[in-house]
Amino acid sequence: KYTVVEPGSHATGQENPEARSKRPTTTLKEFESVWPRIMGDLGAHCRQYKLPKQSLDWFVQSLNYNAVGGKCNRGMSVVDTASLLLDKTLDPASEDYFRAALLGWMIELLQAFFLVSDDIMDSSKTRRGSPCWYLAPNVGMIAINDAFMLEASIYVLLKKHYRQHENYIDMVELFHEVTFQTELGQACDLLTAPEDHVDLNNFSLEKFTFIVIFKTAYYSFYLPVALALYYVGAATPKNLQTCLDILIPMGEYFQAQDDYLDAFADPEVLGKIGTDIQDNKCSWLVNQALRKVSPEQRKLLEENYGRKDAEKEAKVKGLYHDLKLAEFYQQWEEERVADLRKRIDQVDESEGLKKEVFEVFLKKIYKRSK
Ligand code: DMA
Ligand code: MG
Ligand code: MG
Ligand code: MG
Repeated sequence: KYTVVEPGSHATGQENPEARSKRPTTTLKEFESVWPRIMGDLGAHCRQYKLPKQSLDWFVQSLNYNAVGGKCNRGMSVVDTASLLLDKTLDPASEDYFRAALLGWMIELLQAFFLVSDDIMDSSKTRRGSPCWYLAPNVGMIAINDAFMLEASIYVLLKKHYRQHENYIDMVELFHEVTFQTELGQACDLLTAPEDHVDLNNFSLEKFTFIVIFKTAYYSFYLPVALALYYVGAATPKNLQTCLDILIPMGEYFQAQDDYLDAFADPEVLGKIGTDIQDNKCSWLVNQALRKVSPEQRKLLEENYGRKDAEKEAKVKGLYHDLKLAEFYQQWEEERVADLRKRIDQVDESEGLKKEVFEVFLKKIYKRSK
């Protein structure tokens, strides 16, 4: 049994809330410090097949290029959540830290798999300040197979380290289900954004909501906390449901923010160049614009949205500016965050879950610029 500490064995009611809120969160440096060991495991797994050196070197390059270099918010959340639930700081040199961080790195691998594919499908140019993997020298469409290998790595690692854990199969099923949900979201995202014809009537806030919950919220928000609950042995049906009730709306907010940043952020800061307007995406911004346009402005949108043309894209951005969408977004953000805080306040902590898990998560994304 790998359950580290019985959840709820610490009397949460008796703690000093001040002290509790000061528990340090893990740093990117600490989180990245376990990566070489993970690379070692994956390398050893491949060597056992006598994988030719050229292919092994390629896989190592793809792993380092695609899984490392991001903010690792999702991955680090597993460590932070586990540490909060266990009410102890995990020592980065300990086996407990490694095992929690490993689950976090599996989310980063899942994310890498989605991003490599997403950038091909969205015709993106940059990611994390570098060329997208499919545009890196000599990569091209080999990137498709590399994406599959990033995903498959999750299950190699999960089997190696969690085969004996009482929640092993739950974790496998969780990864499978969340992956399918994300792919459904991506399917809807791509199908509402046909390349060859623009039909603004295709967009709606209902479709937007489905897309963002499925393509983003499950894997980015629910998955890290659910994994941490399994890790500490506190994944009761009630706790998992509470996580869904808070983290799905939080993910919805996060993706609306991603859509806002796509048009309004400085690409240098964001690390990626926005593509949503040219890609004809059913984004938060275009849906809000459609609620505000005059008939003439709608015509402008009709004629300039979804075209692979920088001048037309600039016209749409000009319209977003005239409609004061940035200001409207900031106001909307305040409302969503107030609603999330209300939900967090109502969390039932009786089965070992803690409000602070959600507070820490929300704090990381509120008013983010990248
Ligand atoms: C993100 O959608 C969803 C996944 C599953 C990667 P997106 O295309 O808006 O992401 P990004 O803006 O990072 O390309
Ligand atoms: Mg994209
Ligand atoms: Mg996309
Ligand atoms: Mg985006």
